Amino acid sequence: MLNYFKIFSRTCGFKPHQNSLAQCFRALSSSSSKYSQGAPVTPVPEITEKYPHLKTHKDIYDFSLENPSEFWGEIAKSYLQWMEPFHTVSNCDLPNGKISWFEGGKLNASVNCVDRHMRSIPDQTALIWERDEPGTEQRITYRQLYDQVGRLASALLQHGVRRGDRVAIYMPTSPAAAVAMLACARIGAVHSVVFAGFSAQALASRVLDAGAETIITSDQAVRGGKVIELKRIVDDAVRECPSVKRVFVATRTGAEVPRSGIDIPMEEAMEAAPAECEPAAMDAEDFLYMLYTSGSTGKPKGLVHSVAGYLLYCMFTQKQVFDLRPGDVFGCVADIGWITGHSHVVYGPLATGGTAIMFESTPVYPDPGRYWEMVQRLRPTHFYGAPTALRLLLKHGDSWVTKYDRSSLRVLGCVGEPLNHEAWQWYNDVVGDKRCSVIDTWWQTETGGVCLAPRPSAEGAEIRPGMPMRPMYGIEPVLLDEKNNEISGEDVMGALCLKRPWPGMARTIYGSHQRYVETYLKPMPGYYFTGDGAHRHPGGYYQITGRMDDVINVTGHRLGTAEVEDVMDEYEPVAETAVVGFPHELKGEGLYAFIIMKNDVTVTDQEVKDTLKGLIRNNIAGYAVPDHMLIVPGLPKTRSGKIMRRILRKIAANQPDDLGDISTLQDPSIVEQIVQLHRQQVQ
Ligand code: 7RM
Repeated sequence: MLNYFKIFSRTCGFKPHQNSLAQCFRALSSSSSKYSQGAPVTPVPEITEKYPHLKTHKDIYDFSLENPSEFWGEIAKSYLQWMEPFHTVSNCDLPNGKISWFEGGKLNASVNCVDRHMRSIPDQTALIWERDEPGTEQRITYRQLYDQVGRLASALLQHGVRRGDRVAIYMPTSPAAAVAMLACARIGAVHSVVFAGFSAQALASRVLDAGAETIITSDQAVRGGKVIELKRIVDDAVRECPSVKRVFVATRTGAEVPRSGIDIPMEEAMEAAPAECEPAAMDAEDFLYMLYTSGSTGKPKGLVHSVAGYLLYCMFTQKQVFDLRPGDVFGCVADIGWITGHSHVVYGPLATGGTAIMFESTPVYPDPGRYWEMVQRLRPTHFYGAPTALRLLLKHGDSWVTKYDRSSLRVLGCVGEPLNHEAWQWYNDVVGDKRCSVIDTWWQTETGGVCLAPRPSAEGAEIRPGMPMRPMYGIEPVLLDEKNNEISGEDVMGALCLKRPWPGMARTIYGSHQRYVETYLKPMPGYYFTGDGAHRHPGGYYQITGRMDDVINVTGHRLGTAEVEDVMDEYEPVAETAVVGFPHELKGEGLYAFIIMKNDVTVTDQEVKDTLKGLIRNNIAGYAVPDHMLIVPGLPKTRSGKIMRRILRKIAANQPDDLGDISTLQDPSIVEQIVQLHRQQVQ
């Protein structure tokens, strides 16, 4: 029961360690960058106490691969609170998509995230809600969280929600949303959080696919000072979903919103329900939740995560990758609608008995200083964000950062895309004052938790800019060539695959196990295929080159679009770039670069293009110089900030009339502007 304290008390004596500034390293271009400072490296006492011959990080890593059952078995016993112990650590047949961990074990995720901390640290803040309006944050303790989760879980049961039912959650990033997720977990219902920026159509298709009878929403959402009519959108969606029987409506603004016969006011229902709710004893492999993510086809996939394996991997990475210590305040600014919000706003921080910030706003509201003003006010030890936001803020200048006190920060994380060198340097030098560890984490909705990151590592080991570097314990990355052979050696590129199952991997695609097997396990039999390409640098360090479909072959040379982008992004006047391939008569594929300039630059478009060509020629090769460069006012991005390259590829291929569905874009109107410019300047 006191596992949490066991974990931390054994690490408390660990001495912080300062790394000397080591030699400069450049992965993709020639200008210099510095290593970030070293940081203490969280040890794994659960393993080293039982196997004292394991001394170094490499010893423990090798052990995790060679003895996965011993490794994960010990971690699972120590990290999780079980109602019944498991008898078999791992029982997997990867090629056929049978993944099973901790068979025989029974547990409940809400007990692990709430009850055990409610008993040991009831008055510690569990969640700090950083509301849209700056300076109006609210704190909720483990005791309060326990009360709310119990009440909502009881209310769900009273209103007919049952174990195994799917429940759609369509809410702003808020404690109420975390309570909704944990209340589902408590009664064994499978939650499906749908990002509250998605349209009624997108919500309806996800509710239908999951066969959800219950939706939990809020009256309204507020983001960047704008009100979003969540309840109205839910009503529109419900009209297309005859399966929906009940809609719980939480109060965010208290505004008058449309009502319907199946509404249940959430706070009233909680008030009327008992705070004590017996947690369901879930099998290790029962579904904890599903989460939709886009693939290469149009139809989003509902990836399913398990109770035990997911929670364990999420908790273990939370601690190991971010060097989490008692008293830390984890500031992940992701929305709960994405996997990062699931793993590092809700499940990871709470399972470890930590304190997590829930960020409801945007990076530029009310101004581009928002993140750092929040850091000064809430004093988080960790900041975890997305490269796209960093690039945006970098464009606005340093003073928005430097005018606020950031001395509480110890670790700066990022996730979602490659963090290019310029942004890495800015994050390290300006945001972190060169005294924080910059942790570029690579992972996917499918992996459940971080798989590549500079930490954990040997004590004080170097951190190189622009790459997630090292595999997590139990993760064995390999690179495969076109014939599915493993590529050995260093300074090589290939398809990034993971060679063995790990507890956190998604178990299936809801409603289509066959699609799961075909997407991830069949392309490279015997491996989990990530869909990404990677470069293994000297030292065995991994750098992601981009989605495999972003790898281009120009005159027989393999080229990651991210490589070219990285060089262009180094050029001061450039804010952001996206490079795609297009069919080329002679070269096989040609390169097309879309470029956004910073505000107030004085150089002409022609000068920009000439300089960039020179830079690319010098930093990569002549063949990497784009055939076309188009300066654009913006790029087509999804709401989570990923560039929709399929659209740029169509434009580059001169097929702008056949762009498919662009409704999930943050700003669909940008597409027409790009097409116009393309027609005027390139076509
Ligand atoms: C956590 C998340 C997954 C895809 C993945 C990559 C890209 C994520 C990095 C990255 C380069 C990184 N889940 N990606 N992290 N690329 N460096 N550190 O983002 O399912 O939404 O996306 O994102 O292509 O396959 S996700």
